[in-house]
Amino acid sequence: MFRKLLVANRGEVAVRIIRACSDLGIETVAVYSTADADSPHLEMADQRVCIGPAAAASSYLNMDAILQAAEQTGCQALHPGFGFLGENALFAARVRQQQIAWVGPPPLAIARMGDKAEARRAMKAAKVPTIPGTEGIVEDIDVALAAAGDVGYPVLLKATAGGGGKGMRLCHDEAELRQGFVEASIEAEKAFGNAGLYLEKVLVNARHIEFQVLADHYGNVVHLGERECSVQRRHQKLLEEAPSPVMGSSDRAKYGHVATQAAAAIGYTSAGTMEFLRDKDGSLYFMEMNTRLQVEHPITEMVTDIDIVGAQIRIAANEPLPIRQIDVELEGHAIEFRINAEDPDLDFKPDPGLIEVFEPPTGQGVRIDTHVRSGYRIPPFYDSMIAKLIVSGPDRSTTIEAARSALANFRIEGVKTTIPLQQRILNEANFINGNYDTSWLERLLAGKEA
Ligand code: MV4
Repeated sequence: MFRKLLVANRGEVAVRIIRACSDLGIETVAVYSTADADSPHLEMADQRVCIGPAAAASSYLNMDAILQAAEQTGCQALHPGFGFLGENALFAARVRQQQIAWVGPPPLAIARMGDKAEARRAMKAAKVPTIPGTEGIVEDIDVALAAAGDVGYPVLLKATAGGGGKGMRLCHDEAELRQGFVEASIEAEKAFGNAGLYLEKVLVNARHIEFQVLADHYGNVVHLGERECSVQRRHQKLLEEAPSPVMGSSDRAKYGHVATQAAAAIGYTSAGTMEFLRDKDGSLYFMEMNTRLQVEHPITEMVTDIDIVGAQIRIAANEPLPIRQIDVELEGHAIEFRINAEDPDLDFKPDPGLIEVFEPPTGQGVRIDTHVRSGYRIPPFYDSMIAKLIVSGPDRSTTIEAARSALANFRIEGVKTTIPLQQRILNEANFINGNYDTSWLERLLAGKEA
């Protein structure tokens, strides 16, 4: 096992990685920008290195500074967390080139899945059901028109370098497709330096369901079941749950098998997530693969009792997975709430500043992942997530009830948070009965949901 690991991130995920390292007896080196110099969690690490000024481009995205910190402190491994350099194939390759173990998938897998059209092609070749659409990127408008004619309108144009909803364009007819094609390529070129687009048929009223996989360097791949992530607003998830209220054990086994086969087919290792859209008829279609640890990984940890970050580190240290698929048992239910410092009255504008009081709930089945304490000042330079509340219980209704109480007992003063909205969601009939899809929350907020 590694002696020392560099945590190339900040905030709650840095804390999560440090905790996994302590459990494994690994020393940690935290890196921080000047804006995070007094972040209380830096004391949890064994060493700290300042890597630059507040702007992420000069610090948490500064590969040279981070690699130098790793070298200087004699780290044998590096965990990138999520966001920042978490899915950067070049960084992964540079870490490895410096003889440091990259706690993540091979750089080639990151690059391949990062190109969303290429990922679709690879998944199709691995016999994974993909959303009807183009084989690769759309060369010109005539190819786009022909593809839309084949699959039927409405269609979505998606940037191959995009992902997570960035650079998508909905087209209802030929005229919209002609205009959208030009505009979307220009936008994609500007945003990603890559104008490539692919086209898919639109699945309406679908649900976002994703499968967690773990793969080691000896060909062992397991899935840890699914997470339901349909409660979103403008591609920002407000809560996630595991298992999905609509997945039965036979669907789970079927699509879990698909996900592990696909991971094996692309030579994937470490933790990864296959995102699917679930159509109204219950079929799942591959959408994207995330080649990183995800924000919502704790709900899977709660229902499987598997430490995903610990598993990533062990895999990076060339240990074989200690479990086979039959050893993975799902038990109970878990819901995660992303507590963001945002003002719902100002269209969820980030609300950074001093957190005067921070008193999280405690009790059985309550887990808090955070870097925050009373007196912490949220810097305005990064994201607005200040904590994750994870509630678990024996079944979904007990867990919802426990979550209501946990949210009611979460005292945060000084900044506005998403908690009131999350409390409202828990009292909505269609949330309680599991009857929601990816546009449900936006309909609710627009007053269009019964
Ligand atoms: C779609 C879709 C419907 N049909 N693709 C949004 C995020 C990005 N990963 C892909 N997204 C979507 N792709 C087809 N062919 C609907 C969405 C979508 C969505 C997906 C997951 C969760 C929330 C969403 C909200 C709006 C649209």
